[in-house]
Amino acid sequence: MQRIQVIDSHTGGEPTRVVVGGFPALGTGPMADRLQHLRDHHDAWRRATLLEPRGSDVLVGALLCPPQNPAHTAGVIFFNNAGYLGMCGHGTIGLVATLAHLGRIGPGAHVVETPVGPVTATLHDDGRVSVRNVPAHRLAAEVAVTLPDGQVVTGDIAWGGNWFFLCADHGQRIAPDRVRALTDYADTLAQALHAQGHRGTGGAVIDHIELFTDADPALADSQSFVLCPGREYDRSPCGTGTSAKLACLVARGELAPGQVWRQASVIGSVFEGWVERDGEALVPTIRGQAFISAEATLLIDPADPFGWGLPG
Ligand code: PYC
Repeated sequence: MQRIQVIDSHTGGEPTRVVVGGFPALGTGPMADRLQHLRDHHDAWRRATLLEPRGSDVLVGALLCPPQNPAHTAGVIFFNNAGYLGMCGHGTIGLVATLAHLGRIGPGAHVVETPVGPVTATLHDDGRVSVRNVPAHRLAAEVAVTLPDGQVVTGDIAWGGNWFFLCADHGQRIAPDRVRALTDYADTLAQALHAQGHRGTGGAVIDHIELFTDADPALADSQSFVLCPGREYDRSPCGTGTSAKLACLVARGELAPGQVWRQASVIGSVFEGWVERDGEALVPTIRGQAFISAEATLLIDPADPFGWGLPG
């Protein structure tokens, strides 16, 4: 019997399953190398941990790793139903809440190594977590994409730890009762974006779509629907997506360094975010809160024909 120890939490409704034990050893190198090793040699463990019959498409996994630099608090590799993520804002908040729940950390600043670079997560006394993310930037502005029905939408391409296409002129109503329609729309947009040759730096696939709308000012400055790779939407406002949004706002002169932006998700959960300049770099910080929802040991029975997941 294989055993995987996990702790589940959710950040603004978006789940994070932190793997605290049971995965194969990945060595002591940078997180990007360990991610590649996990993907190339042990991807079955991702599938068994997240997908049916043990999990569901909505789960985001966070493999807790020993950091490369012993002065840092932890290393982490994020993954989802479709593959691996460079960084994950809601997942980092979930990881910090998990480490606090385990009694391994207390309030204060903690450096977490991710595959795209170190981030600093500060656990506050009230349980909220601020994540000072990797630098964000807007790569391209007002990129036009033609959908199969002829609709032309424009949006920005930006990096916030993952690649995003951020669009406001979609004409869709953003509300929780429309997540199926929004998923189909954003997925069609993602495919059109790709087919029309739009990429991130180095040819990277732009695998997250953000549809924005005005928010109730009592709730937030903006509300969004975020589609992640794997066709699942982010129940949280998406930490890396909010980082990308902040970079676009600054590039447009609509947000000043230090000014707080409140981003709401489609279900109404809110992250606060702001940016600071560090030389040429624009560094976003995202603040939110995670709640622990389960402690569990996953079992993989060698006699179970679906122990490592369903076919397909
Ligand atoms: O919070 O950055 C995030 C995120 C990425 C994918 C799902 N959540």
